[in-house]
Amino acid sequence: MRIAESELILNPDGSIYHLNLRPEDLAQTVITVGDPERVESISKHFDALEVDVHKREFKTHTGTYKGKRISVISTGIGTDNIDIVFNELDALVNIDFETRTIKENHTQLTIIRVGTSGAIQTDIPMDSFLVSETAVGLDNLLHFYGNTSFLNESFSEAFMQHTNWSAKKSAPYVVNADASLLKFFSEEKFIKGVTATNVGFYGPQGRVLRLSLQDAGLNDKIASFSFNNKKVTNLEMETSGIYGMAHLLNHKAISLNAILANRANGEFSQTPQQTVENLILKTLETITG
Ligand code: R1P
Repeated sequence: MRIAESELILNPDGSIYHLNLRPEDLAQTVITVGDPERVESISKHFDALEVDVHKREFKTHTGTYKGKRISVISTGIGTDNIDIVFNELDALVNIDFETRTIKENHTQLTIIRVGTSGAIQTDIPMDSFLVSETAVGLDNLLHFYGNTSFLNESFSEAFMQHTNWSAKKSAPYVVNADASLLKFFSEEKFIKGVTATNVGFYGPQGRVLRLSLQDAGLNDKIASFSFNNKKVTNLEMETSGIYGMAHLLNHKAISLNAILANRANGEFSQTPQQTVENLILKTLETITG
């Protein structure tokens, strides 16, 4: 079936609409970051840079690190952007742009998020690295797609009951990391955690500046919740979308978090840039090691 011009939008140079990339620009190993400036923090370690493209919040550098071809792409903030990035990354490898048809042979990407996050448990050390074993999506993204039978419904139900989840908010969805990538990042340097992904930075994550909250006790309830003896460890804004879209599109994904804040202790890292740099180096070493 031919995909219409309005659904798969291509730029005049044959690149895909938002990412501005052509199929040959993308490596099969992709590192995603939120901040466009973090792209260069990774590619500065490359042996050689081959592609440098920037449109809106989506900046991509493709090059080689110790001989391995890698693309680094910034997603901007939030799972709304993850929807765009994952659909377009997938289209770059699995849709023929000439015929606008799905290719017969599936190409599976390996996608690694190198992000930042705030812990909600007092015992997660500042500046530590956390790999998200499971994501709890408090955003709404996955509910717009079909074939989501991989979601952990009993976790969701227990979570909604424990937090007295407001019916006005979309139901939380729960999705696991790719098991083979989780093993890859399971050395002791990485704490295994359950990451809650939220749809905003302030109210949705319980931050109060001038506005009151629908449920001021939500973070405490999230922190005291446990399922199969696992507690929610940290909050950020992309992981559930990344894991959900990776499952739907049959790609492998893992989310790595530099813990820069502890919401339970009210503390923020003294060395955020160094911690992110350390996570970048650890990630590059692990994927080429
Ligand atoms: C909020 O400041 C942003 O930081 C975290 C959140 O997920 C959100 O994107 O991750 P990044 O530093 O990877 O963007």
